[in-house]
Amino acid sequence: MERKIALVTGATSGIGKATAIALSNLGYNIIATGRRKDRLEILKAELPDDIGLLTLCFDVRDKEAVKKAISGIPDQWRDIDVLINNAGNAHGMDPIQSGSLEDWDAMIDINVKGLLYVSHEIMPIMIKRKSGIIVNIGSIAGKEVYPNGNVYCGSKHAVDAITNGMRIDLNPFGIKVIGIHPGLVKTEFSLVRFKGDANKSDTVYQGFEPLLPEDVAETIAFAVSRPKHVVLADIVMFPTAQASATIVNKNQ
Ligand code: NDP
Ligand code: 8X3
Repeated sequence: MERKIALVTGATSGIGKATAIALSNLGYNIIATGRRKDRLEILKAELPDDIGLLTLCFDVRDKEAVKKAISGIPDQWRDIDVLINNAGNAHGMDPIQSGSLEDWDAMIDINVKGLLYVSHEIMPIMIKRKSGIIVNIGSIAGKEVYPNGNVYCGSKHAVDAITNGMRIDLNPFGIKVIGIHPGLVKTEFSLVRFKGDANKSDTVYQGFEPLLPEDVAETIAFAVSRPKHVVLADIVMFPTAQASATIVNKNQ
């Protein structure tokens, strides 16, 4: 039997990389995307030998680059069964009155518009085949707003709304749309948010056991492998020490 195909955005680190590996272990051939070409190239060594890997290097903010990369996918890779819209990040954590325009642009352009640009190219493929699964990685920041989270939370609330909109509009075509909303996951996320400040970033995950990217990937793999008539539409997942966006028990 031919292998199914999963395209994962942001597969160069964290949740995306772990998801590419988890889906390859389910037997999917993987299309891995991201900006860091070197990281995409070394992914092959982490997948089972018999799994196919196609790498596409582009910035999700660049709609022409997204279109070019996805329209250039070779025929044998075009029937994408699963899209994982994972690429995203936070930039800065300032009160709204002192936020930077560059940070705001980055978060809206990557987390919201980037997800839309990629989906725009792939939805027609799924619609034509009347089949497919789209997993959008939201966040607890898309369900709650926390101090200084302002624009990041806004971008993830947008992801939540877009996910629900996709589920409604794609319903006639038998396409499953799944929202995954993690709490604190130890990845490069905080390093990016705090612009490379490792001390500040490490502090976020100190004093409790955070989720690992593999925990989220395992949940995604479970969600995409449900029977045809079942969709896990919306999943919020926390480390056990976390009870809400702002309540984390750091005394365990
Ligand atoms: P990482 O920083 O480890 O990974 C982010 C991924 O997104 C990288 O592969 C990066 O690839 C890719 N990416 C970022 N910007 C762009 C861009 N402009 N174009 C293409 N790819 C891009 O963080 P996480 O794994 O934690 O983040 C993955 C998703 O999970 C994000 O959407 C994040 O908001 C969400 N999330 C994270 C949580 C956490 O606590 N870590 C909790 C809840 C949600 P590259 O730099 O190579 O382009
Ligand atoms: C990432 C989790 O709590 O930093 O989306 O917003 S949080």
